[in-house]
Amino acid sequence: MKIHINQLGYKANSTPKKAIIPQSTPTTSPLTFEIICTKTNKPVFRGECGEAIYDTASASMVRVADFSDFNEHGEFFVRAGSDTSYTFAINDEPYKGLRAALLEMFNYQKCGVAIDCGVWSHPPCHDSLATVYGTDRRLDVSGGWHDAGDYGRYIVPAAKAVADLLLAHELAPDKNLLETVWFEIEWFLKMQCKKTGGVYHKVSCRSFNAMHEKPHEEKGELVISPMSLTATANFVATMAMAARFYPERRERLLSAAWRAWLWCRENSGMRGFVNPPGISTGPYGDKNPNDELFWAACELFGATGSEKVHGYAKNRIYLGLGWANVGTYGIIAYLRNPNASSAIAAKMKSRLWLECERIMKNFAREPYGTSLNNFFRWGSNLDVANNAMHLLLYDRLVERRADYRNAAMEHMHYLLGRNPLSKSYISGFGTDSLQNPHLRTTVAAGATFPGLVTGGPNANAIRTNDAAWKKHCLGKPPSMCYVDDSDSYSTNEITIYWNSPVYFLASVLGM
Ligand code: 9MR
Ligand code: 9MR
Ligand code: ZN
Repeated sequence: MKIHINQLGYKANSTPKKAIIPQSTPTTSPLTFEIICTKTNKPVFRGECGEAIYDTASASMVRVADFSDFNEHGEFFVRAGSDTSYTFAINDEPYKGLRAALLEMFNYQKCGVAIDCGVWSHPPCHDSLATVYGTDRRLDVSGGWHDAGDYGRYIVPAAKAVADLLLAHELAPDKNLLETVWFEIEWFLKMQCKKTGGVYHKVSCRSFNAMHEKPHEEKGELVISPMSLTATANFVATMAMAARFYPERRERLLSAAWRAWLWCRENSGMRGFVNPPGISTGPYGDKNPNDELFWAACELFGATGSEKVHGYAKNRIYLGLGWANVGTYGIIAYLRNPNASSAIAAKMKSRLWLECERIMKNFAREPYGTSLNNFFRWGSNLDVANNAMHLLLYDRLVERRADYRNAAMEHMHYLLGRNPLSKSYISGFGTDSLQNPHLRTTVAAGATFPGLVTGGPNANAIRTNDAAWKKHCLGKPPSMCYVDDSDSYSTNEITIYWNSPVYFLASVLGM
């Protein structure tokens, strides 16, 4: 059997360093392990395995091999009995290129412009005017990033992607970041209705196109779906947040944010978005707009200091870093604000702390370094990354916590191959890394570029028509419901908002 390890490796002097050894037979399985140097094929470290524990997510017994004390530079693998791991490195830069590749992904996802990048090159795509649903009005909403494996462009999830990238830049600046993100913000501005200030939910063709089509080959009519409260509130938040990163464009961003905010006030009773008849691309429906409004109010209050907006921020606290639950972004905006009420800020800190403690409690029970409490849904890697991101935000913005930082790093080790499938969920990084994402540009090119984060194990796909999932995952334990097959859209798609939190982690962890 395979011993599971981060396939890139570990920084020298970093702790912890752990491999996971699945136990075929708990009683006779090896109790000791060795670290073998690949150059000499000789053991350079010996340790005792931890006691056999049951991992519910993979429905198997495992032992932890802890070699945190081993700091020699070189290339190694773990051996226990007749089992071995993939090789890994210990040195000062085991993650070289990772952070840049995670960001470069956003350039590959660019819409409306020519991409000049080897086999993934294509002429400008989706650059015709788009029709406003149910009218014959046509607008220029070109630009922005393709959301995922499909070529739709959706405001709601894009707001999360932008927020993650900007927060990463705030805590760990990157000279390429602001220019990369501005491309998306310009598109956001185009998606605002000039007349009303509301923001259109998305622009896409009426349905998903075939997998083999390059971006410019999707020729269906572009349709702009109706405005929604969640999209408009997320727009307020994102533009208000962006105002502090792009001071020279502050006025434009804030006036767009204010107009959208007024639209939200006037349309606060609006129902959650559902695809209108004839449109079947990603819905990103979310019936509860309160957390989006909370985030919007927190950002707008932060950017303007307006007491009028402050009232909405103070009402109730929300949590979340997902595309549907965005409360934590609001908390972060509030906590960094010198005009904030200290009583409310204290409440928010303790709410965030409770969330971190919940994550840590699950983490303590999950040997692979996750904190999902057995809940592997569509995009489980997002939940993995978001949990780690919560821990790092708390560590950086509230109170230094070495245990939270270590736990966040353990989540990265999981993503980079220390998981029950020994799969690195980031393309191009690790011996057995993601090869066949559900992504039209790479399927059409017949090759996958590095730095893509896949959705990961999904135990809840039974009601989808993902045939690859049925073939390979049905009946498997939760953390093993994954297949590296480009047909498996419910386990192996990629999205901008799955890359963004992992980029945040790689940046803030200094990887
Ligand atoms: O490619 C589509 C992907 O982006 C979506 O996440 C997924 C679920 O909505 O749908 C994919 O498209 C598939 C469609 O739903 C069913 N027919 C096959 C399509 C391509 O695999
Ligand atoms: O990421 C989304 C996930 O949380 C949902 O469970 C899933 C089904 O509705 O849809 C995912 O979003 C997809 C979107 O609808 C279309 N583009 C690809 C997205 C990732 O699969
Ligand atoms: Zn495009």
